[in-house]
Amino acid sequence: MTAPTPSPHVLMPGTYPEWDMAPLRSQYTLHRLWEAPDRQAFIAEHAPNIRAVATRGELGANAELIAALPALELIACYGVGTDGIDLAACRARGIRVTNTPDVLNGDVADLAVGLTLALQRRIPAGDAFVRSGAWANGGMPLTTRVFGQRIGISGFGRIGSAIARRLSGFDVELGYFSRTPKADSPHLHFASLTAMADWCDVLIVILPGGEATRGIVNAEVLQALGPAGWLVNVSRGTTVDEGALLQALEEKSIAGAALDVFLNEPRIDPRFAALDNVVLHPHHGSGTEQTRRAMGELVRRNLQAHFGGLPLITPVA
Ligand code: 8YV
Repeated sequence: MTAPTPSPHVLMPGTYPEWDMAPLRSQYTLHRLWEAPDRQAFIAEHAPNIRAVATRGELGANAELIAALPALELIACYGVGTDGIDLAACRARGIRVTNTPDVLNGDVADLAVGLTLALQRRIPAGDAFVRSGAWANGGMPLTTRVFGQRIGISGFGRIGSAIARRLSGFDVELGYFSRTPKADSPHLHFASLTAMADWCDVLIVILPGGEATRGIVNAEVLQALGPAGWLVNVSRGTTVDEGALLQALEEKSIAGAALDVFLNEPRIDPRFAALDNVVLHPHHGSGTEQTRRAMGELVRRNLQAHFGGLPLITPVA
């Protein structure tokens, strides 16, 4: 009788929902890094056997972790953003990388529209107004109309296009910022983010994270957006100069911001909580059961493909 093939060893920096953990446990030898009291010792102990890392968008896999895993073949990312993964280090060693694109486009686009409405129509404040009993003393202060505005989408890939499709139903003017115009788009193209910020009433940020976009929404862009301008960020906290944003919000040199992403998540700058002109959301763009089930399935299909010697489903590198 032949000995059973040992299950591949997979390092997990963070957990997945149980509906993913159960099948992963049955197919792989999982190493749960987030439970290790001593990360370095844990990695050193298991590194020789670890062939794959199953990470999440916000956890990534940096060069130090990659270098510590001599047998690493694959990094599977639960999320579309791979800016937390050192792709150069992966390419240098021929380590494959996968992510979970497309299955989360609709959710993130829905949230961008929802945050825009929540911000300008002050929906969270309206809920608090009713709950507090303040309504008995008169009506809620007036808010800001959403339809009829100029909305600029910064980043016009699959999610940015999905945001535009949704907003097209809101009788708004749409513009977008991207390196090159999209030949099939009817919307106004801007090659300059500052120029689009000057044009639009609402600036929605859905650019990829990473060094190329770090702080791209800077003080100049925020000044161009102006005191009647609004910012919605569903991309990465790194795409906005957060110090400049906080100053603009505190000085009301922009009207307000709705943010799903921040620097130093989840321990974000406490200055945000003191502001009345913001809607704050906990990096949950893809955070629906349906989408997270689809993401987990895609991660597991990529792992199975890799260890089965088959083409990867959604390769990045
Ligand atoms: C992740 C994200 O899906 O997809 C991404 O890149 O930023 C998130 O929506 C989520 O953080 C996974 O835990």
